[in-house]
Amino acid sequence: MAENENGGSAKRLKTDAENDRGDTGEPSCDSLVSDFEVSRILRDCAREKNIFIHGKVKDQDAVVILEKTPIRQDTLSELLKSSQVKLEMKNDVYSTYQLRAPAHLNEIKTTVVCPATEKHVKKYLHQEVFLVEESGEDYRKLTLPYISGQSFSVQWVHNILEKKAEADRIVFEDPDPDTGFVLLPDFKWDQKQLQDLYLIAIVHRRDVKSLRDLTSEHLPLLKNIRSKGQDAIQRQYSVSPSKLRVYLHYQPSYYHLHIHFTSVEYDAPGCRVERAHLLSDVIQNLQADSSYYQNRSLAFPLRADDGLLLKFKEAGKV
Ligand code: M7G
Repeated sequence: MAENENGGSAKRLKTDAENDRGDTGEPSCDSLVSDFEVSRILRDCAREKNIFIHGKVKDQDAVVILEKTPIRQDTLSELLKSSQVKLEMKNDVYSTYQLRAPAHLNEIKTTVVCPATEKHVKKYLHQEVFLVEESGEDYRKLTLPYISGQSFSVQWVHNILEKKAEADRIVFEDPDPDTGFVLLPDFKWDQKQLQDLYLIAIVHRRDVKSLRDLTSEHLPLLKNIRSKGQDAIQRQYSVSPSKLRVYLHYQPSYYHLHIHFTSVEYDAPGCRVERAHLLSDVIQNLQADSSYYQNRSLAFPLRADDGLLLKFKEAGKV
């Protein structure tokens, strides 16, 4: 087990067997990977050791994301002892090696989106990025009409709330219809180590799209998520609130309110200042002014081919 910040073992990091079990157990899930035919590379990053590929699975568009997983502390001695070692070079006190690790210590986290829409493909395509400043009026006139017709389906969110998917992954639930939420691992986290801990809290209410909809009416909801989410993570993973970055994205990809809980040490995608809004700041801003997020300008990045960027350009705002 990985060490937590208190030097103890995390209570519930997933074992390989649990991770391998899969969500549905349907055989067709395997063939989503083996039948995938590569058409083009959308993005790859040597530093992050991941690659985003567009292709087809039996005539259906698909996106596959391959990512080398972090090296786990709990398997270190096995890795060093049982790998084949090949010397690459030696010079003075320096030497480099190629380690051929046993298959079970050499996994690649694989995410499949199938069928993938054009919007999914664009989301993962490397693009030039522009920072847009959106006033409250811009939101109502440009963004809201655009996202009402164009945003990603939130079917996967409803499946979680209705226990039709990922029910066995739920870490904590508060069922209250107004202030309740479901907390579960984000699908970006394989739950094998705490360094990249990543959970999401999804609210039961279905009438809050994003940060822009929040008013002081939602303070009990936000405070409840902060305190019960932190408590649940402390209980389950022995990670204390001071080790967590708790935030909302603006713009989000999915317009059903959800809060990100990541390890503060983890440079999670989308945790930069132009997209992440700390939950504790959001709470304080709403306490000071109930209509803070209705009125103030919010900046966010948009990719070159994002239809919303076109709307801002047409309106002379970029
Ligand atoms: P977001 O801010 O709307 O968009 O966050 P982003 O994806 O651009 O960050 C949605 C969060 O939900 C992200 O952190 C996703 O990794 C996560 N997520 C997306 N999907 C489709 C799923 C899913 O099916 N299951 C789980 N557990 N997490 C998901």
